[in-house]
Amino acid sequence: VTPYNSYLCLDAIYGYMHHISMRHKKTVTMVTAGHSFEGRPLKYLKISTTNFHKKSKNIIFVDAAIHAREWIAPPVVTWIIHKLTDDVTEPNMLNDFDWILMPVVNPDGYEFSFSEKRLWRKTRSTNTDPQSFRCPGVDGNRNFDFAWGATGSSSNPCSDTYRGNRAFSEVETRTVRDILNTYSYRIYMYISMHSFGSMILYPWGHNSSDSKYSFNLHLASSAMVKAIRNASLPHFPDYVNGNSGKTMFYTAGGAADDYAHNLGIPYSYTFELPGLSGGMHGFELHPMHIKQVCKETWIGLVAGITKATKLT
Ligand code: 0X9
Ligand code: ZN
Repeated sequence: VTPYNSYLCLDAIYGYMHHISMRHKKTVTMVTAGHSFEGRPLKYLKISTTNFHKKSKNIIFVDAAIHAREWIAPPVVTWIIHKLTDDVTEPNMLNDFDWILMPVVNPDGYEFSFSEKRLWRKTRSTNTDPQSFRCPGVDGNRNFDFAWGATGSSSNPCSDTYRGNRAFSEVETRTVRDILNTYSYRIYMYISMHSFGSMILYPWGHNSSDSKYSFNLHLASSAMVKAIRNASLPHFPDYVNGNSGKTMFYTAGGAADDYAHNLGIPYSYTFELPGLSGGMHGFELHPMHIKQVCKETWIGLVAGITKATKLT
């Protein structure tokens, strides 16, 4: 069991994943999909009560921390792991789906946000652009090959929304791409965990147009919002759900959610988890709230999946 009263460094998160995969050998497999720019392993868990490769079940894929500073996101994913292994209170979530859970997409940035700059967002790569040596890092959520280079991203390596010198320049985004591409035909829902703002966003986000799945995307996310509201603390902000271009004050090309949706994954969401104090401090959600956010997000996820399965 990992503690939920403090934010954990990468080693502690990977240690927990290893521990779970050892204790639940029949259902849990740890995968090292590659290595980050700085050489850290890129790890995720596959959870399946049957054989994952039997290909019989739909997959729920949840990732987090493509943005380094959004520290509330990894514990939400380890909590999902907990709810599918050590504390199964919703057995149909475990039995009806296969799961792919990747708590830290961007380990270099994540570690850098612990050791050097708390508000670091990007990866830590350098490229052939000489500027990138002065200003390393690419915004992973602008680096996917869908509407890459469109609005909301920058060509300047020193920008926090630098899109990279080409789509999928980053090994970290290629790793997520490969999971999405490999399993797209049976990924039922993809959720990218971010913070902050208490929003559940769905495509399209590169512009504000509606996806042909908008109706279902909206209904399932409304079920999430409602369930989270019922489980939330009084002083926590209410979630809002909607098209990401319309719900936020900007559109952005090259993001993971749009890429996944364009592959045909019907339920693709970006969660902006809560941040309480606003401004830049929103990323620094007090550790005393970690457990609450984990619990309510799981409840929302269960409600959303349940609703989605009734729609299709
Ligand atoms: O801008 C982002 O990448 C996400 N917000 S954050 O504050 N965590 O950086 C929102 C992404 C929403 N999806 C698309 N625009 N496609
Ligand atoms: Zn983010």
